Formats: sequence, C-alpha cells, structure tokens
Amino acid sequence: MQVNTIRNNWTFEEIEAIYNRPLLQLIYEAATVHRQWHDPERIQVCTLLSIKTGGCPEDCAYCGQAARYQTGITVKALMKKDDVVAIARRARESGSSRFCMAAAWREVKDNRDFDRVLEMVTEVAALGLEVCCTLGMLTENQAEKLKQAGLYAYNHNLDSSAEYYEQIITTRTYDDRLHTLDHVRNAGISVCCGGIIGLGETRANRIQMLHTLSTLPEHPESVPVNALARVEGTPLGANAKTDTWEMVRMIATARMLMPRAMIRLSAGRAEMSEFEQAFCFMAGANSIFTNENGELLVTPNPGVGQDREMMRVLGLKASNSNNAYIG
Ligand code: SAM
Ligand code: DTB
Ligand code: SF4
Repeated sequence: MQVNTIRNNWTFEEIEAIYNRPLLQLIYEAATVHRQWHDPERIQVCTLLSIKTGGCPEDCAYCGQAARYQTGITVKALMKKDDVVAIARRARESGSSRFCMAAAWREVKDNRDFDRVLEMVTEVAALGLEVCCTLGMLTENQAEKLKQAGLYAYNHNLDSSAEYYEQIITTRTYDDRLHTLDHVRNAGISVCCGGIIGLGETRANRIQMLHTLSTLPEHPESVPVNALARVEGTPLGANAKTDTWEMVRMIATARMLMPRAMIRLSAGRAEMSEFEQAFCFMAGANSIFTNENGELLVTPNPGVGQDREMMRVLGLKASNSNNAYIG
C-alpha cells in the first residue's frame, strides 16, 4: 500500500487490517512508507532526564514514580537549573539533538518550581537543542508560558485506548489528557504523544489507541511507542515481558498511519537485543532515548556507548527531527 498523503480519517477497520497483516508484509509496507517520508539511515537520539523524580500523587499502574507503590526508588526534588543545563550540553556533545525533561508531577502548578523549569527551557533551547518537557497536565496559560520560554515540544501520552484507560489510571480521565494536548497544540508547541503496550490490553485496545492518535485534527509530530518497563512494587510489575513482535506491529502501523511523524522506540529497549531493535527501525522507528546514566527515568536503558555501537553496526547516523545529519 502506498501512503502518499496525510489522512486523519482512518477507520478502526482499516487500522485493524494493517495491524493484522502477515508480519513480514507489514514490515515491508511500513519500510516502504518510511522511505517515502524519511531518510532510513538517520535516527534522532533524544536525551531524557528526570528533573524531578518520584513521589507522584497519581496512580498510573505502570509507573515506578507513583508515591503509593513501594518501588524503592530515590525521590528527588526538582534539580537545579545549572545542573540540568550542564547535562544538556554534554548530551548535545554526545550526539543528541533533542533534550526531554521529565517531572513526576500530576500537573504543573504556577509556583517557583515552574518558573525554574521555564528558565531551564530557555537555556537548553539556547544550546540549539530541541527542548521537550513532560510535566503532566497543563492549562492553556502554562502552555503559552512554555512556548514563550522557547519550548519546542511537549510530551503527553495517551498511554492506552480510551476503553482500557480506567483499568490503568483512576486519578485522571482520558479527556483530561486530550485537553492538555489541545492546550499544547493551541500554543503552537510540537506535540509528542504516544503510548505503552504490555499493560494487559488487547490488540483491539492497541488499535483503538492508534485510531485516536491518527484521527486527531493534526497528527502528533512525535509518537513514542513504549513497551512496559516492569517495575517491582507496581500493580503491573509481574506482567509478562512484552512480545517484541507486537512492538514491531505497533511501530509499523503507526508509521503507515502517521507517515510524517517521528516514531520513537522508547521504553523497553533494555530488554531487546540489537536484532529486535533493528526490526523496530526497519518497521519505521526513527528515534531512541538515551541518558548518560544508562537509565530512562527510573528503569534501565542501554548505555550511550552501547547505542553508539548499535548505530555503527546498523549503519545509522544521528539526526534531528528534520532528519538533517548532525555530525
Ligand atoms: N508525570 C507526567 C505524565 O505522566 O504525564 C510526565 C512523566 S511520565 C513518566 C511520561 C510517560 O512515560 C507516561 O505517560 C508513560 O507513557 C511513560 N511511562 C511511565 N512509566 C513507564 C513504564 N514503566 N513503562 C513504559 N512507559 C512508561
Ligand atoms: C515516553 O513516552 N517514554 C519516555 C518519555 N516519554 C518520557 C519515558 C519512559 C519511562 C520509562 C520508565 C521509567 O524509566 O520510569
Ligand atoms: Fe505520575 Fe507521570 Fe508516573 Fe503517572 S506516569 S504516576 S503522572 S510520574
């Protein structure tokens, strides 16, 4: 199937038919679409930094940072601005073109912590990095302040389908998520929005989530696809490891539905071989997350050196969101 146009009117049945194609046919078609819209030799390396860790009041069943689960992580207050900027500078030097700052907050509050985040945004943007934040729910006004400070993108995931959402989170609604996404979009900030598989959802739930994402009035520019990073002490800590073929199907389908988007192979890489990751790139993923500590936020992730070696073996170069080669 050739997908040369951007469509926002995908039906559930069309998406189901793509998702359930014979696997190798699906990969081939997605790889073909990928090549029509992107340089397949380039992936964007994004550095992810937890600027405020743990102690979160929400009850997201997958999350090691929710205060209500005994996960043994170290709770950390909001980092100092200069420490964050120093890490961002090193990230740029090691090949990242995007820097994502994550806070274990339910929502942004208009207080001194937010003011400090705004300063971080301005200084990281001045380094020439695409600066992204993921801070929980935002009002319209907060989204505008972030934009004015120089924010490039905001990450706010749908996590799962509307139907399955309340099995995973009860402290906020799917509509809350959609409202924040509206605020981000209306402020003129690039939207990063994806989800997680391996939460116990059905294939139909996965397809429903892809349907919601691909029928938003504008597709997200960035779609992270996460495999559950299982954290002991959370309600989902004993879930089975996510089947990487399902990740491949998710990535390939997302690539075909939203051809222009950056599809990010996000959580789950620590449990994948290079072969498995290569299939994800073949299926249309064109970005990974990294961090100098070999962690994502509170779970393990491959180290910078390991990723560099994988990219060398696979013949991949680091790019930015416009797929420009960055050295
Ligand atoms: N607290 C904010 C929020 O939830 O919107 C921002 C940070 S939160 C850690 C960002 C996203 O990371 C979540 O929406 C979820 O999709 C993903 N995530 C969190 N824990 C995860 C896990 N254990 N495995 C996979 N993805 C996870
Ligand atoms: C996203 O979709 N994945 C990243 C980023 N956005 C913030 C976070 C994944 C978190 C994985 C589990 C952890 O380390 O806490
Ligand atoms: Fe809090 Fe975000 Fe974790 Fe949910 S995913 S518990 S909102 S840090």
